[in-house]
Amino acid sequence: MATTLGFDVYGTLIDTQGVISTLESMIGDKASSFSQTWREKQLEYSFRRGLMQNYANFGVCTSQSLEYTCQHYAVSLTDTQKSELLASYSTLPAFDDVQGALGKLREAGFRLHAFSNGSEAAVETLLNNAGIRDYFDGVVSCDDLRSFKPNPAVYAYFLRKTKATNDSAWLISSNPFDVIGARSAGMYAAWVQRSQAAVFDPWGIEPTVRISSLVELQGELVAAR
Ligand code: LAC
Repeated sequence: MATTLGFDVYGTLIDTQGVISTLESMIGDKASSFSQTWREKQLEYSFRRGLMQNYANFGVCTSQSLEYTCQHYAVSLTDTQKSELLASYSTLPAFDDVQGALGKLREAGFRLHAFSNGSEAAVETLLNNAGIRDYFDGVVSCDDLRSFKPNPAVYAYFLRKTKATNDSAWLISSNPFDVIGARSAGMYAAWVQRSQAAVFDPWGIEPTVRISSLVELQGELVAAR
């Protein structure tokens, strides 16, 4: 059976720091920390909504965390600027290693899916805008379950939707919480350490493999067979 790969989207394939240039034109040198807080709050809101079982989609988490971040940094943005920032969330760029690595994995016969908290429509738009949609057999969105990673149900749903099994499916993610979620749900998982400073949570639940670029993925998958 061909190995199925579920690629996390935001932060793994797509660089969420890509909003920084738009932010810089609005708030100058606060842009970098603003962007980081925005991303952290976006994820926190998804975790909290998942736990509370009070679902609103990932786009709502993104816009409400933008509001939070404006208040936190006492930054006042106009509605037009906020809309521009949210729009830039659908035109974020892919990381440099993505196109080449995905092309080679496809050629080698791996089945590739995007697997994201983002709604199917948002992820389709994002991947199309980044020029990488054609590498994927499909998009699996947690929105179908009205829940978020790392609910174990979403990893089981990924397997069901892609007709894969735990012994032939991998999650590929730069987000430690996602890797730990997948491992805890019984999947193999590769952690893509996108920055030297990224820390993997010391929970004793380890990634199956650690890589620093998607270029290394294929070799690791072959070695793990
Ligand atoms: C996603 C977030 C977790 O794409 O990065 O699912």
